Amino acid sequence: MDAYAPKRSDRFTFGLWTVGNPGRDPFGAPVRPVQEPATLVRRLAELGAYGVNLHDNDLVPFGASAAERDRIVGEFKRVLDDCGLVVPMATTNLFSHPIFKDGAFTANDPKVRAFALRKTMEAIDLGVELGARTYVFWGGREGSEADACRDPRTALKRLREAIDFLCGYVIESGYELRFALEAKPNEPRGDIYLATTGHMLHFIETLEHSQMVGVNPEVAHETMAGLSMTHGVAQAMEAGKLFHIDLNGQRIGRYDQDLRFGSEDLKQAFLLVRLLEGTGGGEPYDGPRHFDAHAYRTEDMEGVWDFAGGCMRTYNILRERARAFDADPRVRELIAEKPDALLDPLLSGGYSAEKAHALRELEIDPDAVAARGLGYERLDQLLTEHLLGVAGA
Ligand SMILES: [Mn+2]
Repeated sequence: MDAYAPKRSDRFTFGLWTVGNPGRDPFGAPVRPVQEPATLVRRLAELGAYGVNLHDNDLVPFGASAAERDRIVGEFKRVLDDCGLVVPMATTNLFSHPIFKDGAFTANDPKVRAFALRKTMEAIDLGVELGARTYVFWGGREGSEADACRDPRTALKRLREAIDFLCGYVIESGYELRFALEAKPNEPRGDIYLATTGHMLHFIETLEHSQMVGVNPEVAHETMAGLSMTHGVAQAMEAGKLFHIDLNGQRIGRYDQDLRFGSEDLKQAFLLVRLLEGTGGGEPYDGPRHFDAHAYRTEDMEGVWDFAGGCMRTYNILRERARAFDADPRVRELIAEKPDALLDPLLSGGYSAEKAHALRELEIDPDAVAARGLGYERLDQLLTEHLLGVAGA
């Protein structure tokens, strides 16, 4: 029995576009044949995945007739039922068609913005029909190279109007659907508006229906910006806004690599899994663990399934390592919070004149406090040894 083999209860999901990625890049043609969605779903089910996510056009070709759409969706639903897979998340492709070359919701041409809203309403209907409860917005083209083309404040106002409108559509339709906004600093645009999860978290608070909008942070996107994915996700969790997550691998300073989860920066991957699973304390994340990644361009279809299995297996290994790390008495001792009956009440519960007075009267010797070593070298070495599987040795 393989303790790390993925199970339905792990709630691992993949986008159709991930395992279906044919390996095209800006410098070369596809290296793998395009796969039928049904084939991808069947193989993912065999591997132990829980669900699949999709853009509207991953399933229904752009410009398909209503009859064609209904036939494709009907067949897809039968395959899902057969395999026991669900569609927890759906999204709209607002970046491939040339009409979106100047953006979708932020484009200067109102015809483009109207087309984007209409396409998204149809894609929301499709997602809901397939059972999706989360709807992701990744504004891949919502940015610029010739930045003088519009005031960035205008772009933000247009984005807000679009999301407010679509929230209204969801509410009016009686759908049980939440939105998750996904940030990325650049690529395909020179600069994309709302570059990081932190930018998104503020923007959400300016929306008319902010309670139904959260974030979908992606490892690669936060890492491209040179930021800590774990800190961004923690901020979202603390705000009750982690509605979805995109797991993959990425090195700082590179193009958007979308590598197998855990294939780069294992330490960050460990800290992220530890946070999501709550092994160090705090509420765990309870949504699907979605991999937004694809196999190396060197791979054939067998390599694609090695990639998908690897994402899930690495997650499960890291979860077990995180549990062992947080159960280690040496770790617990090093990070234990030491209650202080005098100071704790002064440092929580807000301002009062009495507290301000008491703080002024405190005797604190800064040099004595500063002279104490904190043991973080030992802590981080323990983390490293847990990660390498030799912590007990
Ligand atoms: Mn990516």
